[in-house]
Amino acid sequence: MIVKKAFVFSGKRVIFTLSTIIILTAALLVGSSFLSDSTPVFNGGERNGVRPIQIVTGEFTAKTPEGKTIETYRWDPGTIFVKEDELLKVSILGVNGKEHPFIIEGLDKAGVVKQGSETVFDLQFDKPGVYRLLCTTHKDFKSNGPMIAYFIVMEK
Ligand SMILES: [Cu+2]
Repeated sequence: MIVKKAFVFSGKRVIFTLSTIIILTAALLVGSSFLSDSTPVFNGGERNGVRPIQIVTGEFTAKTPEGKTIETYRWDPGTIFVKEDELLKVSILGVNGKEHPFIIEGLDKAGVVKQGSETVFDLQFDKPGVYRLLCTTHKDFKSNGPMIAYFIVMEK
């Protein structure tokens, strides 16, 4: 009797294990089909052919074992992939730091991001390459940077 019960129990266990494997496999297949269809890099919510790029200013702070506070300002995100000739509308929200004057190297683009307000401008790259969005106040470690974001411009 005991042996029979043990057999029934292990039979249920086998069915449970098998159905778990089937469900997990089905979930994996459905999940991977979504992944293969998605193109997150160039599916950034274009409106009328213009892609919005949203950036914020952030700050990392830490205290060293000696009690010294160190900090660095950042653009977030720090790496942005775009296509050659793509029309972009960049908006940068100033969160951390009072003011960030910036330039985009290789382009005739400059401006200022102020805390609590949004700086908005049109942007377009006509050549592939890596372009730096550089805060001229916080450009290296010495000046509480490097506050640099990289536009990776790919061939269309
Ligand atoms: Cu800055």
